[in-house]
Amino acid sequence: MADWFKDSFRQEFDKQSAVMGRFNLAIFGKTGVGKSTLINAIFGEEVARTGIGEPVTRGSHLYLDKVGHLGLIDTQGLEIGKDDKEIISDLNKAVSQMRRMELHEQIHLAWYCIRGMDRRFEETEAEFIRRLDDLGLPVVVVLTQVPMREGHYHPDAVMLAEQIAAKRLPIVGGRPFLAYAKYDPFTGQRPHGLQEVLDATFRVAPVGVEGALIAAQEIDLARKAKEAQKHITVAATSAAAAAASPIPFSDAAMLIPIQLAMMARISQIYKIKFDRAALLAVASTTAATSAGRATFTGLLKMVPGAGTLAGGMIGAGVASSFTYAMGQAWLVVCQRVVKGGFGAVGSVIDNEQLRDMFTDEFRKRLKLRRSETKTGG
Ligand SMILES: Nc1nc2c(ncn2[C@@H]2O[C@H](COP(=O)(O)OP(=O)(O)OP(=O)(O)O)[C@@H](O)[C@H]2O)c(=O)[nH]1
Ligand SMILES: [Mg+2]
Repeated sequence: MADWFKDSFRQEFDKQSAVMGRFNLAIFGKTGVGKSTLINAIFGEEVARTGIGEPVTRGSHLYLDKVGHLGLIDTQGLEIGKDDKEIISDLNKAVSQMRRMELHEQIHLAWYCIRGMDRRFEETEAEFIRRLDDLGLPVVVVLTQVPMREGHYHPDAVMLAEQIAAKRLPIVGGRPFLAYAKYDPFTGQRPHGLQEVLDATFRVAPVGVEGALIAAQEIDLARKAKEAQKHITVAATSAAAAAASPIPFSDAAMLIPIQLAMMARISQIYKIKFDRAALLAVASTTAATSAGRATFTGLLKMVPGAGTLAGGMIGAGVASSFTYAMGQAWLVVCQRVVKGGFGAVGSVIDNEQLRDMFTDEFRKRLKLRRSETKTGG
């Protein structure tokens, strides 16, 4: 891979990563209720604890695990229902220290988990939740491991939910969310309620960390696609601005940083790590192999109006269509990757298949875009 490509892509990748920041979620609940299972179901297997993270403040029993754009705050060595005072005191310290830091270093909200079939909710748990609210943390309460049959929740869990709702606690939506996080092959029970937990989380997450949350979660692909479209539009607009006064064809390389930033952002929305994203990008665009920048301009030549312009000028329309089509084609590649296309991480990518896919989509989108602009739609 040509160095210029890897270096420029790295630069844009890191920039995008910094802008996206981190969504920090604190998770509480008695041991064994299914906290880790719920986290894994929504944020992916990779989050399963490998190390023990780092204490959020010195001497704290709260540990922060950073996994990509997710920060997970968990108690260690302390137990809910037994050591609540210490946990709250640690949290208090952490939250007040973090207030002075930037948004991405703060704790943004808490999930409080209760096993749905436990049949009782203790006053100490209610008190714990009120303390979280006092600290300014929105609290999403989840009843975990709730069986469901023919569209109905287990009545015991429903009763528990009613009981909790009746306490009028300061919780998101005023009541718990009922969920089941992992398929059980013995009972045949399938997961449910995960999207609702996530939606509630999006409702109360600060606007500035929404991008990180979209990237971190793995169940809502529609949200990912929408976010990717947003960034394609942003890039297409920037490209148009860069060529507002037409640029010579030979200067088309000035559009590259805009496109690399877009591709880097989309990769991260789909949790594709740098090395893999770089390989895929090179294979898709054939950029950076030997001819270097020329391949980008090679793609550019496919843009109607630009091919005949070699030696001529590129205007806002061509620059924007080019970038738009590139974004759409890259999005399709990323979507295929998360669906497990192109084999497992680390496996050899079928370059030809990838390139065909990218190029097909690129051409298709160019055509669509052109007809859109023609009809003004
Ligand atoms: N089938 C199924 N099993 C679950 C579900 N939630 C939890 N479990 C099982 O219950 C056990 C405990 O779940 P964990 O997610 O480890 O619980 P935890 O709250 O993280 O426990 P600690 O880390 O010890 O506090 C595990 O064996 C899980 O596989 C679920 O929704 N479905
Ligand atoms: Mg756990």
